[in-house]
Amino acid sequence: MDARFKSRDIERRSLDVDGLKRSFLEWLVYSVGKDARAATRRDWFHTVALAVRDRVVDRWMDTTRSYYHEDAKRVYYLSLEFLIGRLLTNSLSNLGIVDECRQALDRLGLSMEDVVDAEPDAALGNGGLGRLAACFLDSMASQGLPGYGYGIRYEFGLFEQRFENGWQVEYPEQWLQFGNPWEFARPEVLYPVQFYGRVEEFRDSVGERAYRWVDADRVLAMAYDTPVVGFGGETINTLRLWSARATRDFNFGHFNDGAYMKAVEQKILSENLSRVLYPNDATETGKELRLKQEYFFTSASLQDILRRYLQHHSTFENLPNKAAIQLNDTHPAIGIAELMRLLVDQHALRWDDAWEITRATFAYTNHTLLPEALEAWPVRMIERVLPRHMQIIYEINAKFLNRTKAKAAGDNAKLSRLSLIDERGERRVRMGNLAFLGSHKVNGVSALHTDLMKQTVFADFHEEFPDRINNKTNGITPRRWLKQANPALSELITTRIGEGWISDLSQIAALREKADDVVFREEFRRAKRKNKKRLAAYIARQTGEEVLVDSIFDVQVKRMHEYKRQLLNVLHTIALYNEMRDNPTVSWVPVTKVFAGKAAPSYHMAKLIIKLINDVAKVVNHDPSVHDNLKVVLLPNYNVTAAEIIIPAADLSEQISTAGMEASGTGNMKLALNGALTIGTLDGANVEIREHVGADNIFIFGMTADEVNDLRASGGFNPREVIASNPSLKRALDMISTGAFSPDDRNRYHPIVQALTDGGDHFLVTADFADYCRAQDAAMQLYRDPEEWTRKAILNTANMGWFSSDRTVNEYAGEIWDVHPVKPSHDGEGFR
Ligand code: NBG
Repeated sequence: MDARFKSRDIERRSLDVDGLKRSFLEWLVYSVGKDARAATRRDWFHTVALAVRDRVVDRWMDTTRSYYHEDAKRVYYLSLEFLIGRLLTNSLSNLGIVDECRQALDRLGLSMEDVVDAEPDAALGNGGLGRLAACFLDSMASQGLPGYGYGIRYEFGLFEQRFENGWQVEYPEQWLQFGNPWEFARPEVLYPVQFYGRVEEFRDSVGERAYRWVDADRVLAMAYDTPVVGFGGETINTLRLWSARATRDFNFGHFNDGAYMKAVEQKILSENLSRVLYPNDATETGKELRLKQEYFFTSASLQDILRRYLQHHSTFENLPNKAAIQLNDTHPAIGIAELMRLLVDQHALRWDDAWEITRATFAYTNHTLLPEALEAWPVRMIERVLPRHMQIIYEINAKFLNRTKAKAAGDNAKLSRLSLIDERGERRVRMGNLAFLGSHKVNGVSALHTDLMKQTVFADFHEEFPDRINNKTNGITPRRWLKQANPALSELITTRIGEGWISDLSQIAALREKADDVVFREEFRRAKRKNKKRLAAYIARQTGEEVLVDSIFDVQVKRMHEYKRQLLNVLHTIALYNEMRDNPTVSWVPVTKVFAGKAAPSYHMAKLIIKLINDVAKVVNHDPSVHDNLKVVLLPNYNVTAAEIIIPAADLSEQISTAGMEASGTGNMKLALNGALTIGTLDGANVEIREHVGADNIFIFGMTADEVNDLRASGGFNPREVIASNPSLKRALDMISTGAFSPDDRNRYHPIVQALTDGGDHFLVTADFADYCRAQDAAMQLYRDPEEWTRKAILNTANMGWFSSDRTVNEYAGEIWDVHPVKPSHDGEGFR
């Protein structure tokens, strides 16, 4: 063999500084095709990523082979979103070669930060739901669980947000523009997916009624695989994303008509399916293309899962023992009808057997109770796009309602609530009901949310199937959200308690006793200050605003949504601004209000709130009478990469949703783990965070979910009265409504003021305002005492161990999936 190939072969595996450096140079020339003088930062990023990828391939194949040889039960996480962010530092860190890579780059005269910053942020998700999927991938791989992610390889991720004149403007996010070094295209892994057409009835070989779906349009789903590197590099799992490809089966009739171009155009259009991620967070728009995306990736994934299963089995009764399919929200719920179709129509199973297998294979996670987010596709649309599935859904429904009718004894209202079809107005398929019925387990994402599921949307189903609903409180991966994002704090932690916490976050509890250690507190503060300086520099770069590193960094980062109540925070900001102006001689604790988050492009109110924050910032930041004691910044284009800079620098974490409306939250966990104190309502996982960090170490305010429910039910809430009795609230609202922040358009904020007053203040911003201000004051008072503040901050970090996604994933594995770790056999020494 050519000596050069042989040397590359060895180089590929080496993890020391020299080996890395040599392989960077080799890759730069032979794969990126540049020499060192001409290489840009992006070229270096591609070079380093390809060299790192080399070092995982052997282990990846070992992992896959081990699963195959053991015929291990796999879990398949079906999700329309995977918000993975950048992968370079993540891969290096999980392989344990961050320092080696830094030194190798150093020897080449390059800075690691520059190379890392050249990687685009893979934003294949909107918010918490997509990021949760990414954290689960990390946790499954890090614990050796045979887990696959299945989703869509969107060409355009979540839009890039810019502010123009203070307004949000959306730009396409072209993360694939310069290629993606992490993925492996698999042109041979290709499945047909059908749409439209009609259903034909016929008699099968034994004379039974059977159905086939004919005259349909076809698209091909092509696989792209990304290795998911587990911590320690032992297990490398797979994220398989589907891309739409046109089929080549042209209708030759067109050619004879001379309509060749038309036929080709039609084909090209079918590739639009995987073009763009829908930018809605927790709201559905009911667009046909979205339904097609859901079916496209679900069908391809199921075909792939069955193919893998059939490598070892010739009948289907063992499917539930070999495959667990988790539905991340209802987006892939059509998979229940699709698996029935595959089993009954294509593999000729009896309906009842197929149904039993289906139900035992699927499980469903609900992520929101907001009515506008519960998917309900018009029957007419499903009939047209997926005619056979509509029949199957009807059949599932009929069998279920018939069985239930006997018990329900004439309770027709209940039967119509249980039905898969919503008959009120235009008939629609309730995807949540389908997901519930077709799954053996259904879970919520925090204790409160799961309770509310039982009491509200799934109350009737819970009565029918009392063992089906269970809770799996969300978690976050400590690898990305502490080790990588916060090197200052994680190094400090490791020097004190060792590095066991990285793979077993419960060990971080050993920090509890350090809260009383004055030296440790000093070091903890130093780490926070370092992160705050880093954020201050980022703020200056992004907004031109200078902020005081010693001010409270009061942070609200999340999607813009009325229920998340950025408005409550803005009103407090204005009230504080007024107080500071009124009392210039008081020595104020300086405050920096940091906001970041995108609004769905069609959500006008959320976009108006963005404009308001920018307008308030303009006034406050340039008013000399507050002496720089108050700054407001809204950082553009919040994404995973921005979160990694903002979160470690936060002092105060805003988790202020209307109680009962945030299913869990996961940003709340990231911030508390990084030593921010939470100011929040008793909503979602905040309830459990309070239990873990202790009521003394969190600022809880506002109404509870029960109180919210009662108040809304009573119909007696009058925001006008509340406003009239609270002068500081009234003054803040008056300023907004009279144009104090919008002198160029005094009526600009009329819709906001309207919603908070005559509109009835659905999100109870005014109702919680006074108590929120009380909690804010308490936080500011505490901040005057750095020792006490730091003590509580340390206790937050130390008590957040339970919120690791390793714990969450283990609960799923044990209580829903019944999957177990597989130790890959790496025959050979070291990394192969
Ligand atoms: C979101 C909830 C969050 C939750 C994440 C992850 C949707 C539909 N739901 O509260 O709003 O943390 O899911 O579970 O995006």
